[in-house]
Amino acid sequence: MILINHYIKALHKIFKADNILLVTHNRPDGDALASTCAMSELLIGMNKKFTAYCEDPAPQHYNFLPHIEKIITDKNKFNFSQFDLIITLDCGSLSRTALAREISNRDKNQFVIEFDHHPKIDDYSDLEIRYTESSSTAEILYHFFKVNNIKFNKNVANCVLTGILTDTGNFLYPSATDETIKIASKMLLRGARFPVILEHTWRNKSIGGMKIWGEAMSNLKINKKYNIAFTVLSRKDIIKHKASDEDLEGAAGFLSSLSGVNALLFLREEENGKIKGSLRTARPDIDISGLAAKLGGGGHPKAAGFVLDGRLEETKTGWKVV
Ligand SMILES: [Mn+2]
Repeated sequence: MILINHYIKALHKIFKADNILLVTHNRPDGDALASTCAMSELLIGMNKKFTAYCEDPAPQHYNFLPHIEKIITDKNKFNFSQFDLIITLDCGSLSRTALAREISNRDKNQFVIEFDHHPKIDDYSDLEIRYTESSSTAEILYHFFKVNNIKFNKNVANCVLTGILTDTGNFLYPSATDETIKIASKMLLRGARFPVILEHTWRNKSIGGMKIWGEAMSNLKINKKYNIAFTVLSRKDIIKHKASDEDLEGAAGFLSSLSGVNALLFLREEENGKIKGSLRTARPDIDISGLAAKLGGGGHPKAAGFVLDGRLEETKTGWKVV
């Protein structure tokens, strides 16, 4: 790992800080939450005063993560200027923190550390710990703990393994390297509970959730020109199955197990007149993050996404965004 000095400096900054803000991205996923919880465990162990913040609430099924109840979603509950250290985790871009204005206009004495594995979009931190080859932010935190000789207790081990499992679709995606699997195995030796994590993050589907995945599968089509598989879920489908956002987590990754295509595009209508798009590819020679960026989004070479204004309309040949 190449960022040893960064890891040491990050811990030094934490040591010196009086009041710390942890921030993760809106609509948090397993890695975002697990990373925030692992960092919370460290700060509690160090007796540090801190606040953990995310714009949106954590999906219920992540309630098994230690300290998750401490993550607050109302930024009126704190005064941003009181923090001398801000740590962003897994955020991708500043716009997903819901604190873009505060962080950009921060005071000189407010230091920002960024832990992330998304490709760089904006330059806002004072100490950037970015490793895009990492499967997850949790995997980067593993190195941060390891380099600094911080003990992996059971709580940290569970968080690191949860972040890895959820961001790699249980080791299915190409982002899971031999290093990722080695780290996961070390976390098991430190007391992480693989079956418990799976039960909460994977074997947690509701009947509506299963049916909406079925709907997405039966809507699958292939665009022959680009050899891209695509599928859509209309607002009507989602309401019919009473499917929540949480029910759809992981669906795009699962659909990308279709063989023989270059990539998968999954579009779904959201309640606010927006369309959420997910792009996945399992091909080593294809980077779909560029296409996501062209559509105003971003992400990783193998897993990216975007949000469009509009709704979906079925045509004779497929679907269009209107
Ligand atoms: Mn992540």
